[in-house]
Amino acid sequence: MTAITEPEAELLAHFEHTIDRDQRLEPRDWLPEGYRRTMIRQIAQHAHSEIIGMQPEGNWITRAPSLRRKAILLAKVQDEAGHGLYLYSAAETLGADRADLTDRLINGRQKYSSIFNYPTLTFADVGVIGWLVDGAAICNQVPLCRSSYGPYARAMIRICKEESFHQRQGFELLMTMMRGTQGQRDMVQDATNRWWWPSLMMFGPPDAESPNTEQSMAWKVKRHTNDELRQRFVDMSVPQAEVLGVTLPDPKLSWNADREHYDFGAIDWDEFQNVLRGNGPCNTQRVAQRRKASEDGAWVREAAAAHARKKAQGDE
Ligand code: BYC
Repeated sequence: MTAITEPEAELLAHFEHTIDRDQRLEPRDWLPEGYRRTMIRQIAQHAHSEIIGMQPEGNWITRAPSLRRKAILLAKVQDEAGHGLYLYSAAETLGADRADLTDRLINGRQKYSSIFNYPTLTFADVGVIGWLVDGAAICNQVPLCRSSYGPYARAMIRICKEESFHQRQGFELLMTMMRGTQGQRDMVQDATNRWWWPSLMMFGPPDAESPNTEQSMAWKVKRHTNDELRQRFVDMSVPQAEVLGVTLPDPKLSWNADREHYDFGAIDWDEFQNVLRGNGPCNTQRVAQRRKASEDGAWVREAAAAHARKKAQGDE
């Protein structure tokens, strides 16, 4: 029976049954429009985050303090480009057009993660991004390996493996700096102070103010709420900070024996909303750089398309 002749109720029942059984939805399957829209929104924003996320660290490639650190950083930033590509491809399986997604990014019609609108002021920021930003990303993305949309879930498996590697290289860089001079230790502490709160914001608004969570949980797109994952991240970061010997910049951070979790201070949600509105410290420069890359690359895309056309004609 084809999707055209089967009544919609039956298709919907099949869709829901697939989700109930924890099976994956695939590009060939009939999908409700809302689910398709949600998946394109989340996957596109995720892809944009990976691509924009190349900029803050890319800023340090030419100034890395040794060849080894330069090679590691270069490989990491390149991995992020790869993550963007897997994700744009996953969005294409839902019918999204790659050029249109880029257009939406550079015209501010689609979001990317708030975290990448903060500057990287010293080389310690590279380590702290690996430790906290990649750490938060892993916390958020490991459950997405079980997301209900097959191409997204499978892309996430590889992405998470690479992110784990990134997180460890960040931590190793910070450990090295902490064993160095007082000046280096101060740099690590300063970077930790600047990235801690924005990292907590990566998980999205509090559950009570998250318009998409309920539906995305019902569809098993998301497996945990924003607040659940944020708590998990705080709980795993506190002992890591102790091992490093840095102080997390939150005087309210304390173990709550009843909850068996760390309590933490209030997040500045006005700052988060302000960054989302485009007013963070680096929003303008991040989008401008992406726009320039797109314009500078236009001739390459045109040449590749012309080559493909010619080749197709020749093959006829
Ligand atoms: N920044 O209803 P909610 C990475 C938006 S890549 C900006 O909770 P949802 C990495 C949200 O989109 C990091 N916007 O939404 C890369 C929604 O707006 P719209 C990216 C945010 O989708 C390179 C509105 O706020 N990771 O880690 O249920 C190097 C309401 O939110 C943010 C992903 O994309 C934010 N922080 O949950 C290193 C992971 N938070 O669309 C690392 C996949 C929320 O209604 N995405 N918004 O206009 C997700 O897991 C979910 O989409 C989110 C948000 C948890 C982010």
